[in-house]
Amino acid sequence: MSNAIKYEKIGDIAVLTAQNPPVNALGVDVRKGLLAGIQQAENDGAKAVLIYGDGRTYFAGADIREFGKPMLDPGLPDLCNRIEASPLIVVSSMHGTALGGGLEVALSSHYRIAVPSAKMGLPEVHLGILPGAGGTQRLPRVAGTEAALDMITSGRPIKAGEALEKGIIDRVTEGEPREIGLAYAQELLDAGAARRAVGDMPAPEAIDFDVRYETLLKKGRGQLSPATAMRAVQAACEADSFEAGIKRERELFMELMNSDQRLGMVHAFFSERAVSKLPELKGVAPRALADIGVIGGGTMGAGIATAALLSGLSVTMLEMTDEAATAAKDRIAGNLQGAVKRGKISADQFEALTNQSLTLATDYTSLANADLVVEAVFEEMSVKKIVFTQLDEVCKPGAVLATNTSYLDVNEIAACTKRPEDVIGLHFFSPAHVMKLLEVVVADKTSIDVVATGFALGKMLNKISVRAGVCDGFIGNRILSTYRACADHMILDGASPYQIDKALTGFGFAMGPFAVADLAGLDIGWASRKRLAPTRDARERVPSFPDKLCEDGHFGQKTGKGYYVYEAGKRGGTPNPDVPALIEANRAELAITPRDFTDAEITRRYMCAMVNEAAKVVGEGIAQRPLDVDMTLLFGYGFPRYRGGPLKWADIEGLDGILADIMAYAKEDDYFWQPAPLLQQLVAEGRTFDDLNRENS
Ligand code: T1G
Repeated sequence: MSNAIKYEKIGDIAVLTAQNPPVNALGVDVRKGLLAGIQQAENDGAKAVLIYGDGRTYFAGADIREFGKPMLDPGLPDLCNRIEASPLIVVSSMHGTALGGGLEVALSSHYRIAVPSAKMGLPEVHLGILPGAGGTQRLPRVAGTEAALDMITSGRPIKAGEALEKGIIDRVTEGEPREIGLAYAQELLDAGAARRAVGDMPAPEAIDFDVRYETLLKKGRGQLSPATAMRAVQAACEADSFEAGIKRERELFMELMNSDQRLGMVHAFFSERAVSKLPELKGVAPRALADIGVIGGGTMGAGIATAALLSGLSVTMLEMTDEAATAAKDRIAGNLQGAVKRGKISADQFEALTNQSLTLATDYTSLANADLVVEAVFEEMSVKKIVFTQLDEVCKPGAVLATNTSYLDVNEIAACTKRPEDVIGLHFFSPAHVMKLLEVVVADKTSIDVVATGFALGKMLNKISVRAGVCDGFIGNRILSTYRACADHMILDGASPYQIDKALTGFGFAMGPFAVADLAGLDIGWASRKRLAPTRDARERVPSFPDKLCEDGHFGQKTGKGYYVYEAGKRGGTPNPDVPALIEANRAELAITPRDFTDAEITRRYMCAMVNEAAKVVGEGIAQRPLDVDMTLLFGYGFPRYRGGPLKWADIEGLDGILADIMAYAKEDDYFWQPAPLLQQLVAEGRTFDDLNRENS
C-alpha cells in the first residue's frame, strides 16, 4: 500500500483515507494506493468501501504537476472504471473541494455524501483541458445534460446543497467526513442497498450541440477547452455505449492536453500562486493593517476605499472640501450597492460599511492614526509632493505612505519625506474594487517590511500583487506604451485602428488597444506624451493623430467620441468617421505611402514589441521574473489567459524566431526595434523565460 492512502477495515467496511497534503491531489502514489485499497478490500471480505480525504479536502483533482509527463500506471480513467466495477458498495464522503479528478472518483463511487460546506466541480477547462476520467460521461448521467454542460464548460464549482438538488450527490450531512461516511456506508449495508454504477445508467438527452459549440467558442474568445469539453458531453448523449463515450472523451482530452493552450493555462495557474511568493519576503512580517487612509475620492480613490471596506478595513477618506468628500462617499456607496446587488454583502453590511467603517475628512490630521495611507490625487509630481510633505508631518511613526501613481518616480516622491523607507507605490487599476491587479512598486529606500505590508494589503483586498521596480510606467504601463507605439507605427504605415483592434481581439485580447484607450480616456496618454516630449530622442517616430483627437476635445468614452463614437445606452462604439482623415493628414505630413497589413503581421509585430519590452523590463530587474510580467498583463491588461502571458507565449512560439523578426523589423526602424539584451542572451544560450522562472522562484 502506498503512503498516500491509508487502509483500515472497520467491521464490514474498508476505509481508504487519502493522505497527500495540501489538497490530496491524485498523483501516482494516491492512484496506486486507491487501486491497491480496492483490491485489498475485495480480498479481505469487506462488503463496502469508504473513500475520503484527511486534512482540508477530499481530492482536489489530478496532480497538475504531472501534466505533460508520461502518465504512470494506474491512469485515473482506468482507476475510476475499476472503482465503479468493484462488486463492493463504494461510498465517497466529501469535504473541502472535490474538484476535477476528485469529483470523477466520487462519480465512480456508487454513493456520495458530503458535508454542507463541501464544494464540487469540474474546473478542467480553466487548465485548458476537459475532465478526462469519465467526468463528461458520468456527470450528465446523474445531473442531466444542461446542468452538466453548465458545470463542465464554466468550470464553476457548486456547493453541496446544489449538488444534492441536481442529483450529483445522495446526501448532505453535518459532521466529519470519516464519521458521516462510515455511518452512511453502514446504513446502506443494513438496508441491503445494491451497487449503483453511474456508467450503467441510461445515456442523457441530446440537445442542439452544434449551435452550443459556436456560442462557446465565441464566448471563450478563442479558448478551445469549453467548446471541446462540450463535444465530449455530446458523446455521452450520442455514442453507442458508455465505453464508446469514454473513448471519445479520451481522444478529445489528449487533443487538449497536447495543445499550447494547456501550456498557457497551467502556467497561469502556477504563476498566479507564485507571483506573491517572493524569495526576499520569506520570514518578513508585514506591519499591522487595520485603519487605512485614502486621499482623493475620484473614481480611483473611491474604488480603493471600496475594496478596503469590503475586506474589513476601516477607511478615512480625505478630500479637499466637504462637498468633494460627500461626492466621494456617494461614489463609494454606489460601488457598495453593486456588491449588495451581486449578493456579496447584505443591506445591513452596506449600512455598517458606509456609516461606521468609513470616515470622511478634509483635514490631514485625521490621518494621524492610519496604518497605511494611499494617495490617489492628480497625476502630477508637484501635487504628489505637497501630499507627501503633509503626510510626513501628520502620520504616526511606522505608517506606510503609498502613492497610486501610474508613471511618476516613486524615489522622487519618497525623497520629499524624512522617511523614504516607509514610502511605496501601490498601483491599482481602475475600477480598483473590480480589477485584480496591484503593482507593488518598490523604491530604492523602501524597507522590506513595507514591501511585505504592500503584499499583505494586496492579499486582504483579494488582488494579484506583482512586485515592480521604479521606471516610467513600472511593469504594465511601460510595456503598454511600447506595444501601443508599435500599433501607432503600423497605423502611420497603412493599418487602421479598427483593423488592429480586430486582429488583436482575434488573438484573444478582451479589447484592442484603441478601444482600451477610449475606455481609459485619451487625455491620459496625451498628458503622458506631453510630459515625455522634452526627453524624446529625435529618432523616435511620434504620430500626431492621437494628439489631434484630444485637441478637438475627444477623450474617448467619457466625451462620447474617440477612435470610436459611443451612443448613450449602447455597449461598445462604432468607428469614428473623422479618424481616417486625421491619420491620412499625419501620413501626408511624413510623406508616407500607406501599405496593406495582414491581421497576422499586425499581431506578430504587436506581440514582438510587447515581448521585447517585457524582456527589457525583466533584464533591468523592474520585474524580478518573467512570470511577474505575465501576471501583470493577464490581470491588468486583458491578455488572454489561455496564452499564459506574453513571455509564456514567446517561449511557446520560439524565442529565436521572435528575435529574428525583431532584427528584421529593425532594418526599417532601428531605434524602436532595439533587441532586448536578455532576449539575445536567452537565444544564444538556448534557454527560455520559463528557465528563468524556475531559477528565480
Ligand atoms: N495539483 C497539484 N498541486 C495543486 C493542485 C493540483 N490539482 N491544486 C492545488 N495545488 C497546490 C497549489 O499549487 C498550492 O501549492 C497548494 O496546492 C495550495 O493551493 C483527469 C485532468 C484546491 C481550491 O483544477 O483550485 O483533475 O503554491 O494555494 O486557495 O479530469 O488549489 O502552496 O506550492 O490554491 O486553498 C482539476 C486546482 C485538476 C483544482 C485550493 N483540479 N486547485 O485552494 O490553496 S485537472 C483543479 C484549486 C484534473 C482529471 C483532470 C485550488 C484549491 P503551493 P492553493 P487554496
